[in-house]
Amino acid sequence: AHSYEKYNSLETIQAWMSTMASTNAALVSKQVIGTSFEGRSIELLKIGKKTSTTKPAIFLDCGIHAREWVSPAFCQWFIKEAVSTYGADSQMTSLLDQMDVYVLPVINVDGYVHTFTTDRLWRKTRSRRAGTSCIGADPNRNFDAGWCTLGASSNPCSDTYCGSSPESEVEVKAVADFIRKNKATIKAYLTIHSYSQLLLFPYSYTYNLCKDHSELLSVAEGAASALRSLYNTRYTSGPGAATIYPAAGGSDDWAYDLGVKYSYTFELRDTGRYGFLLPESQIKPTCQETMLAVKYIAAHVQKNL
Ligand code: 0X9
Ligand code: ZN
Repeated sequence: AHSYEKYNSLETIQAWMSTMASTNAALVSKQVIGTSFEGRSIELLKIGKKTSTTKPAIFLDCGIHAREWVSPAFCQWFIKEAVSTYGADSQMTSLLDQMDVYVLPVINVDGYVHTFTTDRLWRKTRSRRAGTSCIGADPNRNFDAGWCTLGASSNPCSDTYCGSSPESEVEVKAVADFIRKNKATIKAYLTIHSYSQLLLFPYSYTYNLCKDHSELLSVAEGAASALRSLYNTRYTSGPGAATIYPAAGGSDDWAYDLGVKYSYTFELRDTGRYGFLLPESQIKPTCQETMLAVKYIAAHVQKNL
């Protein structure tokens, strides 16, 4: 059965998404944006008050890397909070009245399933190609942003393999196509990973500072302090290259260069004690504190529409 405080299987998540859409039809609709290498559907929920005109939007994705289980858990938590606090929480109400939020709980569906069935620490997609017996590419090295120039590997057996070409992974292509199609309305791109307690923004493919560096840094610092106010969890903010490591082909840099100014990568709890194997007892506090940071960023985006 589905639980917000457990790591749910893909099957459970997808069934729950259908239920959320049908039981909250005034606020939520489900969309299939593509099909994975192994043939699974890649699904998102669009959350927002329905209007006759198109609204500006925030895109939130989770589960790019298969083993980072707290990430899909956060997207599920966000959907629950949006639906259950709309009409009661003034900020959530105003957000969903003015904007839509696209929430994609699991991008790398094949990899996520593989971490449940076979290899808990799998990171990449599950694509196969002629010429190698190694499987998968790193979806966060496969976006068309300085592709494979830095901090990525051209060896198909590496965990940071950039793929055979930009968007070679069908899951990456599906997300990129969706964002390109909705480029005029998407004002913020938020992507959830784990672990390290970081709030990163462009660039990671170069040490150069992005055009909006000072605004992105001050919003990140505000978000990190909102997050810390709940359980005193400390986050570090900064551009990816200097704060974690240089790595090209990431979704955040790609979205930013497409024109989505508010582009952030979250690395959730913890700092390494449990790492990817974060206990289920930490799902709730992690999601509660992360909500504060996401809502802080959303408020800033709304204020600047
Ligand atoms: O290496 C990554 O893709 C991310 N860290 S993780 O441990 N979750 O794998 C960091 C991504 C930062 N952004 C870019 N490199 N563009
Ligand atoms: Zn990751």
